[in-house]
Amino acid sequence: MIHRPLQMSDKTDGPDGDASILTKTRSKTQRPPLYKVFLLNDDYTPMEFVVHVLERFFGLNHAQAFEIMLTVHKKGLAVVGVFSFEVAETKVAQVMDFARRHQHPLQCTMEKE
Ligand code: TYC
Repeated sequence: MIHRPLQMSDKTDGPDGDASILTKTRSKTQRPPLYKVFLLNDDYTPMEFVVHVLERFFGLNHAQAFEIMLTVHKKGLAVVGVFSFEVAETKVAQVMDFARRHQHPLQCTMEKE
């Protein structure tokens, strides 16, 4: 068998070189924290208003919205979505503002997952 001197182009590592650096970089990657958004039950907000809120601000279809509304009604609260801090904060503010404008006591809160 005929040998030739090793060439740099013989390396099996990726185009940027050192595989150990790629591994370290990946292990340090952290996902941003997520926040659960809750809807709370009360005795006064109409069921149809809650269904409308879930459709309007959380992109649920009517059947999904009705099901979650019933869960809140029966259990006292339910998670209606999980979002980044900024999106969760916006959803809570939108729901609270919409409920206040319609003079309903509906409460929406968020909590770090
Ligand atoms: N309990 C309310 C009623 O009987 C309905 C309701 C459901 C209110 C969910 C708030 O987040 C809520 N009219």
